[in-house]
Amino acid sequence: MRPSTIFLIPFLCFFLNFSAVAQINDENSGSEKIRINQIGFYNEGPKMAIIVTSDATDFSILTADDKKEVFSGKLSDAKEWPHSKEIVKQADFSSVEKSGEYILHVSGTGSSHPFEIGENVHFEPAKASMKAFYFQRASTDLPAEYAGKWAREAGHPDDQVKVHNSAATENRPAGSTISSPGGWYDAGDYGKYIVNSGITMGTLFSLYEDFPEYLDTLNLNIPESNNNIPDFLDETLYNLKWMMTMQDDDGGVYHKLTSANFHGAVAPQDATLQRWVVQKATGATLDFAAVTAQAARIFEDYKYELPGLSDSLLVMSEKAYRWAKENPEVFYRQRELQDPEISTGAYGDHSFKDELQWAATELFITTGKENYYKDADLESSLESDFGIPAWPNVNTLALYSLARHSDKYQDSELVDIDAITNQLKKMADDLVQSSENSAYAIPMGTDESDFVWGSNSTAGNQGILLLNVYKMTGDEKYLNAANDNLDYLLGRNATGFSFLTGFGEKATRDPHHRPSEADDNEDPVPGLLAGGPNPGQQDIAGCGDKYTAAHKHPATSYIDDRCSYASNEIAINWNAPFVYLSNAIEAMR
Ligand code: 9MR
Repeated sequence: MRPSTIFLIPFLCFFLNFSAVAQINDENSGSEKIRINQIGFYNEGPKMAIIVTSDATDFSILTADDKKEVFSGKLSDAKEWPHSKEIVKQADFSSVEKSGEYILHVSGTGSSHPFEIGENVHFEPAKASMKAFYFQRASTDLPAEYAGKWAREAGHPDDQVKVHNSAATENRPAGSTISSPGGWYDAGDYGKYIVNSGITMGTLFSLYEDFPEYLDTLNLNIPESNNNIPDFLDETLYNLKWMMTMQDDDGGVYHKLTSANFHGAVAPQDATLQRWVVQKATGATLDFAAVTAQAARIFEDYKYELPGLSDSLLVMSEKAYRWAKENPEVFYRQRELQDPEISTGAYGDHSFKDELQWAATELFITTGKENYYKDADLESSLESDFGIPAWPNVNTLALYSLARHSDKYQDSELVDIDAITNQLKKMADDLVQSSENSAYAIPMGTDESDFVWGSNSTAGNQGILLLNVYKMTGDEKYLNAANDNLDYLLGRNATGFSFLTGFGEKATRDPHHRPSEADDNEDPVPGLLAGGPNPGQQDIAGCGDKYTAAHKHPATSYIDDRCSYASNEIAINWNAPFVYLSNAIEAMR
């Protein structure tokens, strides 16, 4: 080597290092500005990322390991997304179909998080989102064999639960005890709430009725994995059996089982406050009737493995329904409760028409008794009363169930099945249309009110509607729009987060979830869906200055911090639609 070259080496090294650093910075900022499903895409499915830019014009897809370009494309025109006030462009790379790990690069902007193209790309997150219910089990140890590094002791035996005076009867006076073990913790707190278990179980049972073959082979590695019942049903049974303990002798169902106040962020076994069952109420009782009616027909197929279960469920369902008809307006009024006062999740609803329609329809489908269908009176208000399901709005679940069993009703004089399916189609068409006009090319954000407490469940529930209509029509535009909302939940959103713990390079890591907060693990319990952007910011007092200007828009109002129970809590009624959306897409793609 000539001396002059030797002299140049330090400069060259400096220059190389400098450009490497510049490149890394470029890459880092790139991943913040490139919003993409961080898990992946199906070989033959649509593929899109959203780039926050007004200048860039081109993008390329590179292999993740050796950065070889496999595709280059043009970005769309710029458009503003009103919910985040960002100017964005779309990068469509649907024509890349070869399996592999890739990144998306935009020169001047940087590179995306890595993602995969392949078959069954969502299988692992889909499975984990169902396994997450196992991690929510109350009253039982979670041994390492099933729970891995999230193993923990049993919490909340719930075998000495006191009857609150609001729920007292002659047989069960105030302060007497009942046994009501098991079930899933509702959310990041340790309450067990019937209303929220209602929509959660209805969603999971609907998935099972829609895709039994796929679910029958799903191995969740739970204690019941070796019995003769599919793991998916075994997991739902864990909560169903608890729900069955919540019915009083007269048929009415307790609204919830909780301590008087929320417990601090301790592990389940250390949360030892007295637990209470509180007030029987109409909404909880009707939700219970709907779930047990649907469960009765599902478990009818397991009458040898679970003798008597299906019959008992139906008896309980009809009894609950009768109670609700006799007590049509018992509202849950938390503020009026005394001795003790109760301050945990209220799930207070102001109208029970939708719950009645759901319960009556499920009972009709299971029993064939026409009076139930007459009670449901669905057809008279199809256009005005049905929307995307949420815990206080459950009647669209009745439409899904009728559509699923539509073969039975083709010649029915009672059920106008065409009116039912047309209504679902109309609702789905609105979502598809708004997705076509959306800067993010997603149904989510059709209306600004999509961004509420638990907004990620709105995205999931929109997806379920679209998938129901895809099943009815076979038209791929519905499947693709549902997949767009799955992309949203896994990273194609204005926060850039994958909202499913454990999945994605930039995923929720610090959810408001007591078991995750209290253990020694750095990693949160996997497979849990964060609530998502919520401009209400009801937790702002406890989160201090963690909310910044970056969080001021409806679609950006999310912080990955345990303080944020209004945007970063997890809940069973948010996981369930993710379970449906991801597993149904896996089953159908
Ligand atoms: O999901 C519920 C949301 O719709 C309500 O606005 C909010 C306030 O009442 O409560 C949410 O549910 C919480 C429940 O009350 C208690 N467990 C945690 C739930 C998720 O935050």
